Amino acid sequence: MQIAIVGLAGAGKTTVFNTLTRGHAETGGFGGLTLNVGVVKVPDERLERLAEIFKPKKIVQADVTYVDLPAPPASSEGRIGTEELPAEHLARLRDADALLHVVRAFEDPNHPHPAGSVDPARDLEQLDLEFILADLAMADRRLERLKGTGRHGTPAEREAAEREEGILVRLKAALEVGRPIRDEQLDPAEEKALRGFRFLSQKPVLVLLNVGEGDLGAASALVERVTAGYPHRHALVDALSARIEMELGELEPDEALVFMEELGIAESSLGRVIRLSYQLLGLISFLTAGPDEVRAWPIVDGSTAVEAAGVIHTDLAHGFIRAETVSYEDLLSLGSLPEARRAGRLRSEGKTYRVRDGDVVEILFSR
Ligand SMILES: Nc1nc2c(ncn2[C@@H]2O[C@H](COP(=O)(O)OP(=O)(O)OP(=O)(O)O)[C@@H](O)[C@H]2O)c(=O)[nH]1
Ligand SMILES: [Mg+2]
Repeated sequence: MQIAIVGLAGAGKTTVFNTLTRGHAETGGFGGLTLNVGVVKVPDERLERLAEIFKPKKIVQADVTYVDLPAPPASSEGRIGTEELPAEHLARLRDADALLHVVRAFEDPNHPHPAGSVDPARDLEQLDLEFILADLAMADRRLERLKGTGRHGTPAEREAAEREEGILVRLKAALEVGRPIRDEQLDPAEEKALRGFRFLSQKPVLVLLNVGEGDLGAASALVERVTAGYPHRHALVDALSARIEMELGELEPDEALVFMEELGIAESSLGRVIRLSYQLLGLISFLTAGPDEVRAWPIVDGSTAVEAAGVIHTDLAHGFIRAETVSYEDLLSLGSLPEARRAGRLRSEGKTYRVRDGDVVEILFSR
């Protein structure tokens, strides 16, 4: 799973990236056109509790990859354009499963905002519009090409082209009035037909308002205001102070607690941001537990037992017999797998069972 960190110049993207990945990439625009990539473990306290029961050799958390992209360059007319991104960056952006859109909400007299004022709603809309324009250009190009196929192809090709054209015309109409593709209700067949385009405005987005150190108290009111003006599907809005989070990340845990107390903050936003991006991707975790390892595996919500088996190893999917399953809560309260079996809470599930978040699963398979 890949999440691309996007945002206007100087919004705090690299600071957020460093916070999430505990990295030390250069901030303040010195990075120029460098692209940063880092892997983040998804915190899951259930793993520690299971480890108390199974005493495994190791604990393996689910992970998500974050890619920090430089802001699209501003053109001479003051417009920013995704078409001006280096090809490698654009490819990374298109490949991402979701976007983390960092928006500047902090005041800093030493770094005045290039637009002259700090206005998160305006900035949010500006980059969204660039993505919408990029998608519109792509839809237009494809529609042009389809006109050719529509006349010359075989009947089957012509029919497919017509269907695709129908969807694209509809999307184009939405994009032209500034509506992102993520707002469109698409059926699974349409979804599939569009997958290859990797439209930017179709990706789920977590908007992260980067507030100043002194403004954390007002952050939830700001989140509410921005959310009210952002009524989109597959979108979440949250706030953090990237600068504080980065500093917290550099402290020892007990020092961090003292610092947080001084600032009057109860919890670091970091875990929350990681969890929210996981949730935004529609991911849940199922767990495996044994003497070797206790592990969380990310799967798309709604996946079946045989699909979950395939995430562990393709052999497990091919030779799938059944999935011995118990919920995390039942396992924890009953204390062990044998006890769970005795209590009738360890169930045998077949291929089509829909795996739930926190299911502790053992796949039985034949080679
Ligand atoms: N005061 C304050 N400054 C911040 C905060 N977050 C980031 N900055 C500063 O803003 C500047 C830009 O931050 P970066 O993280 O480099 O922003 P970016 O979006 O990666 O910038 P580009 O990659 O150049 O587009 C740096 O000087 C940061 O130290 C914040 O919460 N408060
Ligand atoms: Mg940067």
